[in-house]
Amino acid sequence: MKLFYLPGACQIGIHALLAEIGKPFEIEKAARPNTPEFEAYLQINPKGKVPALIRDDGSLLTEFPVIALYLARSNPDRGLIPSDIEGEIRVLEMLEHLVSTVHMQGYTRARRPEKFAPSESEHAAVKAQGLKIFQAGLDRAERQINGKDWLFEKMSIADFALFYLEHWSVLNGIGSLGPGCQAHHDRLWAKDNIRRAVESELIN
Ligand SMILES: N[C@@H](CCC(=O)N[C@@H](CS)C(=O)NCC(=O)O)C(=O)O
Repeated sequence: MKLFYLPGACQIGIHALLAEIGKPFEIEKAARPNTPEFEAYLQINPKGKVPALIRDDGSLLTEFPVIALYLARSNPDRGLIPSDIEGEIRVLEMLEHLVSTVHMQGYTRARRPEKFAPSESEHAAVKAQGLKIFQAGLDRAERQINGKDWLFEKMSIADFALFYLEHWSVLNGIGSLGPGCQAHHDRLWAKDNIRRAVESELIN
């Protein structure tokens, strides 16, 4: 398997998940729009985004929640998604919310307001709106953790979506983590396999 990445982008959640699962995988740098390498990357992933996973049969898988579900289901011994339907849908509900709303609607507005409003005069308002969505998501995660080690009773794929958002908050000073989220982030970051994987993106 091969994971395409942009250093420090949201695929760090998938990268951490792969490291935690512990089976061999490769990584390769993707390309950003408006660079000479981007055309070649579009041949691999026509969406031009990360994460993108090339599976062992050569097929491409995109979209964070789908890649995470695929990795959980194809490694059932790791118990990263509950096997009962109620447990499964609750984990997916949280995962989807973290990626589609907290990241895409919140963090992206706060960091890249130009994606939502071409006029610079609107950027401050877009950023403020993004920060509000992002912080509300972190606060919701804090309430969900509620003294536990993980979002649910056991570590699940939803924890890896929360991890990249927490990591961005810590690194970039966007939003603030409550004590449960801070401990959740630090618990994953303290794992050598995960820290090495995420840090390797910066030196490859
Ligand atoms: N819906 C996609 C979103 C992926 C996404 O927006 N990834 C960002 C990185 S965090 C990206 O590829 N950005 C590069 C760009 O927009 O040019 C998913 O869930 O995987």
